Amino acid sequence: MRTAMLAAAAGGLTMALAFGAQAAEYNLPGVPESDDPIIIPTHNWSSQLVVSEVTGKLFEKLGYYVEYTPTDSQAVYEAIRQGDVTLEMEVWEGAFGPAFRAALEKGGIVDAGDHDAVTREEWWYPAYMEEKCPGLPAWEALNKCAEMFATPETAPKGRFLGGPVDWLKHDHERVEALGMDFEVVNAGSASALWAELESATKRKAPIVLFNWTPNFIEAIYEGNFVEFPEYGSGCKEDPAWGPNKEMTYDCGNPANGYLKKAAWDGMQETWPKAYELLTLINFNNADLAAMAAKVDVDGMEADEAADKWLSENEAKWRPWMNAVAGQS
Ligand code: TMO
Repeated sequence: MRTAMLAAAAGGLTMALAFGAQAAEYNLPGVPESDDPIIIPTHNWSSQLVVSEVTGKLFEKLGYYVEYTPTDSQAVYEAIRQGDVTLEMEVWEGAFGPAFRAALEKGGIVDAGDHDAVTREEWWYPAYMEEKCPGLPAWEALNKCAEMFATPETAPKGRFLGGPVDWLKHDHERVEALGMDFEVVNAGSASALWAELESATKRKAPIVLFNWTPNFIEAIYEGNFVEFPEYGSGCKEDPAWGPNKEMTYDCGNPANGYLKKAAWDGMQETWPKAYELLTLINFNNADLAAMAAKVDVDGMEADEAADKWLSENEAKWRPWMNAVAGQS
């Protein structure tokens, strides 16, 4: 059926509803196939918050009902399997690959395709540290400089400032497996990481902290990821793998990780056109870095950032919508 139409007044309505649901712009026969809301889980870092809102707003433009629910970023894979939430927009290989694989094996969740974005999550330092600590980015060089990174709570060991614990980076295990003179201190939030980075760079003080790409950081700070023994499958499960034959986690995170979408396996049957759109949605590094910057640099709320991103990038998302609508 090629009866899909664009609602002429959509532009005005979108403005009026800027902080609520988007007006439906398409009028596809039988859509929404269910009035049940599509439930989108949100986490504690900016690109995921914005990309979730962007996706929800696209569903709303098709006429679907959408709800957002703050969810633990590890527990979400179990919540998807149970159908308690409908999908996940950012499955980072480094942080969530193991939880996602475990859920796939149990059933109830599907791989809804890859974004073009290539991801890395790793220990990171500002560029000025390379003069203070020769040999960086090698982890052995970092370890020789450990005391430089000490704080009163970790001295004489260096402090590695990790992310919130639900990102589950196994940094403690890595420090032990590689025999490093570091202590892991977890920040309570992403913004706590960025506040410490800002304060340290102002003083050119030593800092090594968790960071990732794509992120807004690369637009503002120069710096590099620490190079650990290269990640390989087996590192996280098989003690015999890697330089330490008795311990797991003796490796870095994947340097060229995937970024996937995942969905409840009932999504396709319940909201077929929404599922089709989900499989077409595909963001690259620049898209996600720009979404994060709207929150972390420009200070917008995720909802506002999503509206702005959509208004600036119609050429990107309109073809996905038209494909779902059967228009070209
Ligand atoms: C999952 N994260 C992007 C925060 O590393």
